[in-house]
Amino acid sequence: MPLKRYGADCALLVVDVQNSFCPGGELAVPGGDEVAPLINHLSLLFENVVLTQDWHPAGHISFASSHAGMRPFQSVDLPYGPQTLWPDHCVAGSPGADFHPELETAHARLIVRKGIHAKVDSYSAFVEADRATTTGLAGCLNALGVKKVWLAGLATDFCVAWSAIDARAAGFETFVVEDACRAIDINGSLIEAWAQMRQAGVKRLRSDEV
Ligand code: VGL
Ligand code: ZN
Repeated sequence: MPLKRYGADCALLVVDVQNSFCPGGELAVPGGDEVAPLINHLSLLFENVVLTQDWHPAGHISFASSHAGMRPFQSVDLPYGPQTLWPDHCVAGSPGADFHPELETAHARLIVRKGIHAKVDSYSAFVEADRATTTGLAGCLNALGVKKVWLAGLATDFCVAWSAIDARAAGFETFVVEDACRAIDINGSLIEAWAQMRQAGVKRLRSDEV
């Protein structure tokens, strides 16, 4: 194996680069497909590449279609707190849940699926929206000896931000590669997400600084 700049104690976490979040998808993030070539390039630097997939059962609680009279981007109160409602997206096994075809996936050592429980969403790749159920990712990374995590993918202000904040909470030194992410940006969500990431001690950098 060629020498990697980032070895066994580092991981690149590639968040939700899936068809549903790319142009033409059900919950398209502007420019979502543009991150794939950049992430492919970054991946060459890392011994450990982990991919996540948003992976919802049909009728998932985060879908507006599961709540009578509600529309996408409105909010409902659920037992675990407020939940933004989305168009149906990333239904397990559907084409929207597949990785974007331009994303190289062969080198990934681990694929984490999240949002798999019908009644709990999970923006975070680490802990579900009930803030209690774990995906097991922190345990895997710890078992591999990972200490530092770099994040890229979709969407900056939802799954990337929540995953980065939870990576910090799990004790990892955490970096977000800003130009290898794209945002949904509803109701000021992008500015707020960067503020929360900064407060959590997440470091922000560009791909040419990785
Ligand atoms: C995401 C909204 C709903 C994301 C996932 O990947 O950022 N956003 N589900
Ligand atoms: Zn989702």
